[in-house]
Amino acid sequence: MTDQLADHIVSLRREEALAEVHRQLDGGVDPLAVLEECRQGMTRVGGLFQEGEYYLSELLISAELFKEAAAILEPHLARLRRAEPLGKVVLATMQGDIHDLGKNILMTLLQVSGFEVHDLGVNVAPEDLVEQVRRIGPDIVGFSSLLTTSFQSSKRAVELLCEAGLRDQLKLIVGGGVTTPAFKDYIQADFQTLDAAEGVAYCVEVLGASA
Ligand code: B12
Repeated sequence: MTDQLADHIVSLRREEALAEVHRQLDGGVDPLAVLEECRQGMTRVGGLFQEGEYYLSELLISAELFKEAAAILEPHLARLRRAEPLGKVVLATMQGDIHDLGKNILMTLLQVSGFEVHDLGVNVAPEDLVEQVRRIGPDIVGFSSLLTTSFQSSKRAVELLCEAGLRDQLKLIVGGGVTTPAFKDYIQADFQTLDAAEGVAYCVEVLGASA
């Protein structure tokens, strides 16, 4: 496989990128491999953004493009999926924070990996998080955090999960630009990463072990 699809994503060539997705699928390329190339393209966009080469607008356009490519891939990936989901994951950006690009990438990767994902959205109050966890009964809860102001609401949510007796029944993962191992320890999460693919690998490992 060439890097043509990733190149189109990095260059924000929408028509060419989507045509390339179709071309690869028609040519019998594994849809998971196509998705992985899209993810690699996004990672490269992220790198260019960090280097100051790309602006916010480029980041937002590429995120839209990733979403469109994932929508084309979805029916093909659905056929590969097990009848039973691998497990349930609840995702949220906690109160005080409205960033969701990274969370949405993680959600797509988890869905195509066979997880049932419940996205609670952004600016989620700790009380709402707990209520949804009680209702859904997830195996894993993931917080996406891009603003230090959401640290307190994340911490509070964990305290409420503990008080409700729900914390021991799930794994808590955190990710997003401002998270660090220290933040993970602060809110007593189980896992932290700055890479959505690593987050998916952790979820597979955790649920694979208990399957
Ligand atoms: C895009 C962006 C915005 C967009 C958000 C659009 C959207 N729909 O998300 C807009 C313009 C709305 C915005 C607003 C603001 N922003 Co802003 N924003 C950014 C920016 C430029 C990029 C973030 C991003 O999307 N990165 C790309 C994604 C793909 O990366 P990611 O989120 O890290 O996700 C990856 C991994 O971390 C991982 N991941 C993410 N979440 C999770 C979760 C789990 C569980 C796992 C396993 C993995 C995982 O998966 C992804 C792919 O691998 C950053 C700067 C930066 N360099 O990060 C500032 C930044 C986050 N913003 C910042 C600020 C201050 C704000 C504002 C307060 C600005 C203002 N003064 O109004 C507001 C926030 C309002 C609010 N209440 O939230 C600061 C935060 C500072 C801080 N330490 O708290 C930053 C760091 C900029 C800066 N250097 O000052 N922002």
